[in-house]
Amino acid sequence: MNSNFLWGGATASYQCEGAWNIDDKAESMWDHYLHENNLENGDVASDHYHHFEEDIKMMKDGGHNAYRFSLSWPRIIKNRAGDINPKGIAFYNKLINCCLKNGITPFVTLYHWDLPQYWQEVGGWLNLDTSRAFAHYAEVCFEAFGDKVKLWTTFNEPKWFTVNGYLIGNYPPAEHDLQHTIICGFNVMYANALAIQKFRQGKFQGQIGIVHSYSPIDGIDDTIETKIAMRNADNYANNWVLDTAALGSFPIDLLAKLSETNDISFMKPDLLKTIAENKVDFLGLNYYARTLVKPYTSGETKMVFNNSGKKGSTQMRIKNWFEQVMDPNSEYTEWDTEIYPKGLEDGLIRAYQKYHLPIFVTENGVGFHENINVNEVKDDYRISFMNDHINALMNAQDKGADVRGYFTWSPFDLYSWMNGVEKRYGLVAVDFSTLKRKPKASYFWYKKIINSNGKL
Ligand code: BGP
Repeated sequence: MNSNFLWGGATASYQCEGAWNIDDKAESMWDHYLHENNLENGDVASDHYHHFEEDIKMMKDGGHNAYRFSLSWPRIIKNRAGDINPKGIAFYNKLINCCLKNGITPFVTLYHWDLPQYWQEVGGWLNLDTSRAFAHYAEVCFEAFGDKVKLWTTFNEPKWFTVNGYLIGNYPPAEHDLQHTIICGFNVMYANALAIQKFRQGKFQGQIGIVHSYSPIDGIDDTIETKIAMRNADNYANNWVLDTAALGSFPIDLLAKLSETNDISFMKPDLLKTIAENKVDFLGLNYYARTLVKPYTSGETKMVFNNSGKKGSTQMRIKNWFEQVMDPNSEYTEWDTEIYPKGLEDGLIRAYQKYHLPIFVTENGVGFHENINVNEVKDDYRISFMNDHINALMNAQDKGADVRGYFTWSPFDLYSWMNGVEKRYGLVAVDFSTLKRKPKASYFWYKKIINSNGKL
């Protein structure tokens, strides 16, 4: 493993900061949606806003040399006119300075889903003005923090928030509308290109990439029907983000298929040209599990995502596209996530061979119900999960993939989207009533792995 390899953890502003209405922060779409629907929210979360020094010290003591976090757009930009909130800038300056003082490289995501509500009110990602506003916000961040931050990513997981927000309907704005899904996905990829354009035009130093929820596709057999289902699943789950960001164009067979049922005439040539001209420098891949598929040509479309922790409730069948199936030989979590480290090895090799770009594993981890009211949380299951996935990463490196970092999700317990604080991922336990932190066994284990630079 190269000695510049980045080892750390990843968080997202909404899931850890809390302080949802402090220091002139505007409301985000998640604040609004969870409050309106009276759902468990991240108003306080891990209160990282007031505990970041302690959290970063913990990372340093745990051997981390990098920290992936996101900036909150509604904390930085006050309104649709684009006015800057100096208190938001001041907060992130303190956070970034604290990283640097502790020898931790800041790895910054511009958008981890907390869209300002003032943009959601005028259509959110269905409105191209939101894409232009994102580019303005990105430029404000490059100007404010570009002297200290050299690794940027535009979006966290366009596929995940687009599909959950507009097709499955379990994230705000909770719609079930394929046309809106396509428009949102397009406008987000256009916003990605516009932000990269600002980065290049402003001659900011460093590199800019995108983070994708990467689920490599496997098929149940070698038949031609399964291969077609695999291609459909890959277009649905991966290619529209990765091909577009890395190669500059949407997969043409995907556009052909969508145009059979939907209107895609809004994808105008000048917008496509901007996308083609502004590609990423690297890829951030979040890996939780692969997708195993078979053909699905009769029966209705059914998409249910398991947010309840009730095993076996996931359903993913899209008529004439593919059906996701479970592997009887695999182990699954309560949330139906397959534990399949080999998918990381295969995926890193496939992504590197296809895109020839440096890759960071920007998220990898496992969520459990955990009792943290004990002297030490002995999370052997997390240690074994991380051990096997880091091993898979090293195998991919040995086979030629250019992988430059590993960020576990998450360095400390956070609010989990729609799962609340019951689904814990952290290396450090957070008692959400007292906000006290306590390292789990995995924290000490990870430190040893980092100190030996990945030797298991
Ligand atoms: C990724 C997101 C993260 C994080 C993680 C775990 O898709 O980028 O924000 O939440 O998944 O997901 P969950 O909290 O829903 O279990």
